Amino acid sequence: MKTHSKESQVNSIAKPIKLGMDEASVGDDLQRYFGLTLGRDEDSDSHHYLYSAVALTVRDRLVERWRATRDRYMEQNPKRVAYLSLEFLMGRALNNAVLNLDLEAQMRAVLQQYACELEDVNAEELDAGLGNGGLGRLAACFLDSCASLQLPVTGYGIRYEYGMFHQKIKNGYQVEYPDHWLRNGNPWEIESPENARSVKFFGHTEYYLDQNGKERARWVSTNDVLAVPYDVPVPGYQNGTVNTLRLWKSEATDEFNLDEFNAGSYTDAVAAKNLAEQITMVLYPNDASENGKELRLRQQYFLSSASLQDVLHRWVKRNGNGKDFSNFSAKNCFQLNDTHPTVAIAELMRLLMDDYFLEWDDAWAITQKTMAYTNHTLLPEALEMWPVSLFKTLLPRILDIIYEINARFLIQVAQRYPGDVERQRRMSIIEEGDNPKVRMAYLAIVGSFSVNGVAALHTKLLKAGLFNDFYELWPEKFNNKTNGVTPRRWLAHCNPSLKALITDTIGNDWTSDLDHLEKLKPFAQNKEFRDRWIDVKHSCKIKLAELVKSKCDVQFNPNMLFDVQVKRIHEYKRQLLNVLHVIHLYDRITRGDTEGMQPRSVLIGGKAAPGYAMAKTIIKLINNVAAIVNKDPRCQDWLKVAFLPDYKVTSMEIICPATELSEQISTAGKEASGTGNMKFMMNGALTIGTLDGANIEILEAVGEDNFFLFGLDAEQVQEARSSYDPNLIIETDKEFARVMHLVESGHFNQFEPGVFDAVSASIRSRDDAWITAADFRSYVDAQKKVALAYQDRESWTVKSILNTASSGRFSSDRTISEYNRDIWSRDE
Ligand code: 26Q
Repeated sequence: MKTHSKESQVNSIAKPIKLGMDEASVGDDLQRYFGLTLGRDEDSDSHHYLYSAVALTVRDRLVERWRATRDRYMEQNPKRVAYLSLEFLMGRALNNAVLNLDLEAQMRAVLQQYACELEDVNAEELDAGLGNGGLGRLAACFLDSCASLQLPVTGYGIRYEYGMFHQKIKNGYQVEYPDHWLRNGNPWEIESPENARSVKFFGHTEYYLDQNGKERARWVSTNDVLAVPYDVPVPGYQNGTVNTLRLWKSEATDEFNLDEFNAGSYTDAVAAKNLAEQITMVLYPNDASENGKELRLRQQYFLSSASLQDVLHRWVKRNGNGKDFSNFSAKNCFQLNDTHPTVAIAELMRLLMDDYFLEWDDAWAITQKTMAYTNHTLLPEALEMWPVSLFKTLLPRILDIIYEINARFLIQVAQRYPGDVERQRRMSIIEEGDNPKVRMAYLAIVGSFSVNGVAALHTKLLKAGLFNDFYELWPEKFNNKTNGVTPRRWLAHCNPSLKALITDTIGNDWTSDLDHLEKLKPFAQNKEFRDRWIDVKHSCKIKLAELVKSKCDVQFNPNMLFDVQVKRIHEYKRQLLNVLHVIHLYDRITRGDTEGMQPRSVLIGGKAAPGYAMAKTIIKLINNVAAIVNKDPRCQDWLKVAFLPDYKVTSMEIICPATELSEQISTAGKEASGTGNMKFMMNGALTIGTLDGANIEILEAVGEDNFFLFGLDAEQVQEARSSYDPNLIIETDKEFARVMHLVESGHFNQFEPGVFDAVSASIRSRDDAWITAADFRSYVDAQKKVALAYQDRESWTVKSILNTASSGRFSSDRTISEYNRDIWSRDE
């Protein structure tokens, strides 16, 4: 009770918003930070200190609202959600905060006194690249929407010392460099050592009798690691709400050192600190296939345990003596971002039973009512499976609990399907064999009340394929939540001239309700509006051309069609199909067959997982093709090709406003949703795409006249496999054969024979899982339609406007409202 009265006392201390938002107040604070706190004067010629001063000025205003938000949630006591994710791809924070606090005009005015543009200051900030791609950026968009909708959602993640690697291109090859993003300090985090938690590893389970003679378990002789939280403010859009992203850093505990010290080795003790600190050292740069590294499992457990302890601690503090969990599931929900934090299911059981002395059935009821799981992939190689042997040494108590969950689950299966032993084997959380493994996705489904896919097709395929047995058992658990992206970063911030045009035309309601963009539709028929639309796109293209010139030394022509594919490099995403088309255009140009051709600048960017050889070879091929095309004078007026190195959030902010053709060309049934496709659409690009992921919903929203559809659908892909004969396809398509000949004759690798052999072999393989050859003709034909359509400038612009106008449902505000309505607010 003591704590509670202290809290109400805190609540009664009014914390009014005091810091001025006017130009003078902002200017005074900036001056004080710059001149006094940082000790600089106007001659300091670097923008770095100005960035720091601006960041601190903005941060103060965030912190005020942060505390007010905390107090408000404390008072209203709503159901809270913890979004557990190994990745949060936040990008830059400053401009987002300035936009969401509505400080832009004041800040620009103040910065004039320093002869500096807001853009120059923004440019000083390093990206927070704490994620690989789609899944990590989705988590960041979701946080923005949760704060904008004033939902009490806390993000829990890891404060990686090194984020996503930097990519450089040397001789056409990807080379990786460490991303030491914290080296200049990070004004957006506040360390909170008083909220540190201790996380157990190794040791063993011990059983004992409690005071009542009941058998209980405890995990002993462990090697503990300290989890120290760093809180990052997440501002809502102009609404006074600031939510929290809590990132954990691992540190050695004092005992950890002391044990070693008492054993006599001071230096060993200090060295042992490394082991603990390794856990949060680096983000795994793998975005599809899991690689079974022990450190990764340590990261997953570290995040899960620290975050659950944090939530339980707050619960107990608020609910008196710490025994009453009857209301816990009515007031808490955990959203698992893929299987990565799934070990949280067993960890919640452990904490409730071993630390808070609940019985199994009560703990399980709570777990099953609070955990919700989002799946982000259908690729079988991406499904996480951890060796039982690894669990046994690293997390022995957790393994006990997983076994028990499985045993009880299999009894349920046996009762429902008596005698169906094969089904029990299929559905077991443990895959048996010489090296038994824990199937994390199955654990996630069994332990959750909600399982969702991220686009309609994806959810349908989950139910029909991968998780069919589970769908039959528990159809009510399954639901779809089509992804979305935040229109603040992906339209208002990144495309200020389009923002201005839209607001000028339909007012500014669209920033918090993107469906209002529909109101643009009639303006598509207005010539004057179209001309302004074209001007905006053109100015964005000039900016992208400058970026490409500076990063790739390739001169893009802003009068050409800007054709863009940026995303992680993966065979299923088929950057290779894109290159084959580029080679085909090159072949036509050099043959003089340019009739009906549309001049294009083709941009490709993205990182390959460092161990993914084929993806790295594809990067090399793109670069070699670009080198040959760009130096050929015959191509000069027709085709430019560039590979943009180090693609990241901040690059996309320049790329998506300038893109006219968005390449979404994955093998149907493989891309769970895609989110880049939505950013491009919002910014008026037309999509060339397959019937995959959210492309299908984009096509539905914008209509087939405004979308370039090609290729086999997911069903046809499955049917095609058995009789797939790529060599026959190549033989019977002259243009395709010529493209293959160019690749196979060494035209693009004269001084490096053989480097592309693996690529051509994969295209020619009957087992090519991505059946690239099957879609070549259809893709090339669709690209011809693109060229034709682009040549009618007015009609293309209509289509472009209609894409933006139809993009409302791809706001992550819509997605989050659905999570909130169907999952987080679900009453029991
Ligand atoms: C797993 C184990 C060990 C190491 C790494 C990983 C790992 C890490 C990241 C596995 C997968 C990822 C990322 C997956 C991802 O980004 N998926 C994408 O999620 C988007 C958001 O839902 C979708 O739009 C994309 O279609 C999907 O590919």
